[in-house]
Amino acid sequence: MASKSPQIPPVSPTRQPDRDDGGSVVLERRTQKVQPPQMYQVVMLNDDYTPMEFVVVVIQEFFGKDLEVATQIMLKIHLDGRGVCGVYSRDVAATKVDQVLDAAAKAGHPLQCISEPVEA
Ligand code: TYC
Repeated sequence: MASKSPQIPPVSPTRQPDRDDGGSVVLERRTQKVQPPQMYQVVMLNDDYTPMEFVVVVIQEFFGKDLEVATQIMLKIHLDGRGVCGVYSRDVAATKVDQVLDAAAKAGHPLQCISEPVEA
């Protein structure tokens, strides 16, 4: 009596991964939401009384500019009424403003300085 020939289990077709799927599953694609932090520029304002030399020293001391660049920035403020001394994160910009106003008040000069968001 012929016995049943042993059944060979069917080989399940193995799915070949797509070349670029890298084994990961993308559930949903989202547009990038994280924005770079808003930056702030420290703007110094002109006045008629603060000595030019004082402004140049302040720009060198608190904004890390050399004499030549600090002089150029001071002259721009003198001519245009305002000028950017540096661009920083919000907290650092606020600290720079405080340092400038403190130094100016201690020296008895009316020098003014503000921080404002950098336009995109
Ligand atoms: N205008 C001032 C003067 O003639 C100089 C000056 C420059 C003052 C820049 C402030 O932020 C300033 N002595």
